Amino acid sequence: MSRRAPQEDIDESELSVTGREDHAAGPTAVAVSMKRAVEGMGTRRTAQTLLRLNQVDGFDCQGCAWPDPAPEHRHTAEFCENGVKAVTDEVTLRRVGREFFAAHSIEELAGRTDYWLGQQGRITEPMVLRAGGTHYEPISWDDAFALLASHLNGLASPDEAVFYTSGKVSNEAAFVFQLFVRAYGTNNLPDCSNMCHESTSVGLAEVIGIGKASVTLDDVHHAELIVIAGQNPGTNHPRMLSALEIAKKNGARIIDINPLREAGLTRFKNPQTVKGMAGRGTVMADLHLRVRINGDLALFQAIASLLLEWDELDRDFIEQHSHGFEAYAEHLRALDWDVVLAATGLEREEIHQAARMIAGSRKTVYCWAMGIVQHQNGVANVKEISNLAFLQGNIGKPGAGLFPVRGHSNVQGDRTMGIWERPPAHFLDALRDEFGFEPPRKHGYDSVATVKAFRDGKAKVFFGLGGNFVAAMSDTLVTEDALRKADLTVQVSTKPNRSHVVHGREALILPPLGRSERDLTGGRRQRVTVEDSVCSVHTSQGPLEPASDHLRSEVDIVCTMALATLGDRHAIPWREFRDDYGQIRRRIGRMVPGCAGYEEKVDQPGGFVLPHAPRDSRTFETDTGRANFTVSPTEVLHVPEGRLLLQTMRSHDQFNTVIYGLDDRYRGIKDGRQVVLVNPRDIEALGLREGQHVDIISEWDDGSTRSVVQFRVVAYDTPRGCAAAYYPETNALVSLDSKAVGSNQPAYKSVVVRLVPSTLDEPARGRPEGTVAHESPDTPEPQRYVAPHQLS
Ligand SMILES: Nc1nc2c(c(=O)[nH]1)N[C@H]1C(S)=C(S)[C@@H](COP(=O)(O)OP(=O)(O)OC[C@H]3O[C@@H](n4cnc5c(=O)[nH]c(N)nc54)[C@H](O)[C@@H]3O)O[C@H]1N2
Ligand SMILES: Nc1nc2c(c(=O)[nH]1)N[C@H]1C(S)=C(S)[C@@H](COP(=O)(O)OP(=O)(O)OC[C@H]3O[C@@H](n4cnc5c(=O)[nH]c(N)nc54)[C@H](O)[C@@H]3O)O[C@H]1N2
Ligand code: SF4
Ligand SMILES: [Mo]
Repeated sequence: MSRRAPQEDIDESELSVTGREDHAAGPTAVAVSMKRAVEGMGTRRTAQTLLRLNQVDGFDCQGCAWPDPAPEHRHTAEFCENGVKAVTDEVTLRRVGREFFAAHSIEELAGRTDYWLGQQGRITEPMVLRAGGTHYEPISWDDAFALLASHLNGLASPDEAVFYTSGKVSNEAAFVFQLFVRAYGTNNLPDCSNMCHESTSVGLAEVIGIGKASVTLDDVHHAELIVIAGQNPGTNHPRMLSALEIAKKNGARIIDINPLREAGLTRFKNPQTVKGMAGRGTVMADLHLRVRINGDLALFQAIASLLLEWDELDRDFIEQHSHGFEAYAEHLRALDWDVVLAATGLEREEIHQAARMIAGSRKTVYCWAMGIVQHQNGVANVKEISNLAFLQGNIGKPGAGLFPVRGHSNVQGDRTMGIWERPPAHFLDALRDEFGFEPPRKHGYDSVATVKAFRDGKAKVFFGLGGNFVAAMSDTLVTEDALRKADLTVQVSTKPNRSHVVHGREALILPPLGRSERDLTGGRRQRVTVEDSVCSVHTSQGPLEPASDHLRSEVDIVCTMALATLGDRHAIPWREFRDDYGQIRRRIGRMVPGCAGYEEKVDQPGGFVLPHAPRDSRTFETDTGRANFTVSPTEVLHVPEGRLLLQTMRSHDQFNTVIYGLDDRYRGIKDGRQVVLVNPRDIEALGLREGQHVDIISEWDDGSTRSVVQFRVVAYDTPRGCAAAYYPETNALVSLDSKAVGSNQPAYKSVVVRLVPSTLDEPARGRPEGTVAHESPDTPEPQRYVAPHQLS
């Protein structure tokens, strides 16, 4: 199995390439899951933990935001390989305490990959880095809060502080966090959503009035057709395959739109069934459209133009519920098929085939994820999928709808609770009425603006409630340099990561309880709530003994920080909130839209589903009061001669910046991560060789270039002109200014690059001269990023 001892870092020279698999899950997945679990947690804890995972009285999986089946339909083993890895990562028996930090200087830790850092285990006590210090040292919780409060209270303006959230945070912690931040005086609440489904939130809000999925799990089960665009569920939302299998049994067909033929959408061997474990499994996609990167918008328009031509429209829906159809139809009638074929790289007949399948379905669910949104035209992509759904009235009826599949397990809930740098006025009004203070109205920084604010000296304190901001963001060198300018960086983290070693003048690490752990804050057994991808809210209660006696819950950390910083400046009962999360839920029930009776409703087995006007009643709270058709220009992303379009994606052995292992099993890449997948004919045309090491160079309109070094060329079945590599190793290639129009989301999936034979035959020794990010965007000097493990 592809696992290295915890003290070893990645050695890219061990990388091997075996080729793609044609199915997901099955016996291998079960074996890998159990091996990882037992290795990481021990036998007893494995059983204790997994039997409570995703159960009604158990805890919510830390992995993705895929919904749970109705309570009566849950299996004893209601989890996937990814879920087991996510849980194991938290429940690991390894510990990182004061001895660890005394033994390793920051400089040394900075020379490690996120893989190595994460392998070291759970952080057991608060740590501080003093100004000018070389090592993190222990600090008491009281002193940590005092230090933090003195920084926050010493700023010239609350807008000089930034409060980031990653999407694992519970609803209760998220609610008190945004309350604290606004009571303190700013809306600087960026979150991982800014890098994730922000284009969805913006696009859907404009066209249907709400930025969330309009389906239930039951709709997926009963759809006639499921279109899955830019998503790799076999790796990133594995239990989705079980839902798709149910749909297929009920007669559904599936169209997969993806430059890569991912194993999970090829064939699924369901570990819950004999056929899945012993047989060939279930065929997933009936049609795979191997679209060029960023060809989706043109593809959706082409399909729509055929539906229009064939008059396969839901005229009633269009007349009664939509707005803007004529302008859209006019655009479709004028569609230039030469542009469509160039943008999509598909044959006309393939597009016709997809259109016929869509025309033949009375109930279609449209699913999408990062392959659609992480582009400069990400918002337009989302609106274009919506157009297609509106044409046939595929919203607000059983078995049909729009389904953006979310990433982090509670990223959607965090937004519902008010984690948003651009909060709507009605939310702030409700906050004012409930808590009796005037919240700030000025919009805050999103993730990209946060980096710029630190870069430009406008922000001074960074507080991260979970996540790994430095590694997740685009433009690694720029982001790192920006955060290093901070006066104070604070990370609430379960495990070590890059954001601890790229720090401000002073830095704090505050270790929280994990979701799997028993929370006895305030002397009572606390529980929290989360919301999944289909707006279903339910409780989560960890069963396990905490990793250390010094851990505090995230609610506790936030409320204590609020007390230390604000004292009794506002009439907000921080102590009551901290000691009884039910008090927080009562307030959520009083002021968060759709949450009336929250505390009682989450007591129902399986919880409750938040209201969603388009889903529930085909009503649309948009500017026109209807579902809005929109017109976006049909464009081809121009890639100059000799360049490729690169997407940055996840392997099968990571959760975002947390690298679990080095085995991207479904794609046949093992024991290394510095690979670039290229079409064999492009390899030849570019004068390269398979297995050769190249530097990847991105080129930008302002003349600047960025590069990462020593990636191995792997021949792979990706469309001509397209390439793929893993995130976060390639984030240094993505300019901070390359982002989606309208949502400001980094365009991680359409990077124009050039591959050149590697300038380093031997692994790099030290970050070479001139590779540090340049402070001014006006001096486009080449930036070269050398990964930590290539430095030693
Ligand atoms: N195991 C595991 N699970 C996860 C995560 C994880 O890292 N590991 N991360 C979680 C998070 S936060 C998120 S947001 C989700 C992400 O889930 P996904 O969105 O599935 O993740 P990605 O790997 O980024 O890649 C998406 C897919 O988009 C395709 N793609 C790339 N560019 C294009 C394009 O232009 N058009 C089309 N049609 N397809 C394209 C890629 O080939 C890939 O198959 O997963 C969540 N679940
Ligand atoms: N190039 C490229 N970049 C991307 C993407 C891409 O597809 N390509 N995807 C983007 C997307 S979709 C996302 S969502 C972001 C992810 O960005 P983030 O959410 O910021 O990153 P994660 O890697 O999920 O965060 C991992 C860290 O969270 C901490 N952690 C884990 N569990 C807990 C917990 O229970 N509590 C607390 N407090 N901390 C915990 C651990 O210390 C761990 O190191 O990355 C984005 N960046
Ligand atoms: S599908 Fe997602 S939520 Fe379900 S067990 Fe797997 S990782 Fe966890
Ligand atoms: Mo995400």
